[in-house]
Amino acid sequence: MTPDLFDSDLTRQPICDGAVLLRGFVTPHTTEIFDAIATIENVAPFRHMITPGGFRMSVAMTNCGTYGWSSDRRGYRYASTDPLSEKNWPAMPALFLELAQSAAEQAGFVDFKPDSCLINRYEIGSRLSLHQDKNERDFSAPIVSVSLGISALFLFGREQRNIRPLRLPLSHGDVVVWGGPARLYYHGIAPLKIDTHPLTGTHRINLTFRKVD
Ligand code: MD3
Ligand code: FE
Repeated sequence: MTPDLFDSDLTRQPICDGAVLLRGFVTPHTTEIFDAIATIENVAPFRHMITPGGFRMSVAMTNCGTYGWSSDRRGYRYASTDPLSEKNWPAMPALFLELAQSAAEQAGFVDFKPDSCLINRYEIGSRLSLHQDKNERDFSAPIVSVSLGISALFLFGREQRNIRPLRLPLSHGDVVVWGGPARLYYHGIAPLKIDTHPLTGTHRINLTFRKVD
């Protein structure tokens, strides 16, 4: 989307084999992204899902695209309809698709066709414990994640959940492309510290683009 910016590798930082950080990649588009999220949440509001173990997630979630991720007492799944409305999830905005594809391309994934975008909303104290993303059919496709609003400490446990994870601060506008061996690494978000951002107040929003089917 802004190719000349990436002729230098200054903003393209390798994290590990398969994972690339694109600092500030979506910063020029944040107003349009927030407009799109407002439209999505009018139809499919953020909600705190229940884990199969019976816990209410501290992160509120919604989705757009052909498939949306959800959790309840029966398990985790992707489905084409929102369990709250029993209607299809809102369509993925063209801008989202373009940004996700161009980010993937910057990391060397040429034909990324995400059919799902999970939108996570964190408040102060919200966290996401270490987990793997393995409900998708095809692990050869990367996951593209977009961070907006207040910063978070991303935890990166690699192949194991029981070793001390690496820490990576993620800020407003940052994009990370997770592919190759990194695609199945354990990861999470440390409890959000008190902070405010001019566009989101005390919230952090994360978009994850996936190829589910
Ligand atoms: C590394 N979300 O939704 S995004 C998730 O910030 C999730 O909301 C976090 O983990 C968030 O599942 C982290 C970065 C991310 C997403 C998926 C990954 C990193 C990943 C999948 C495999 C490896
Ligand atoms: Fe994840």
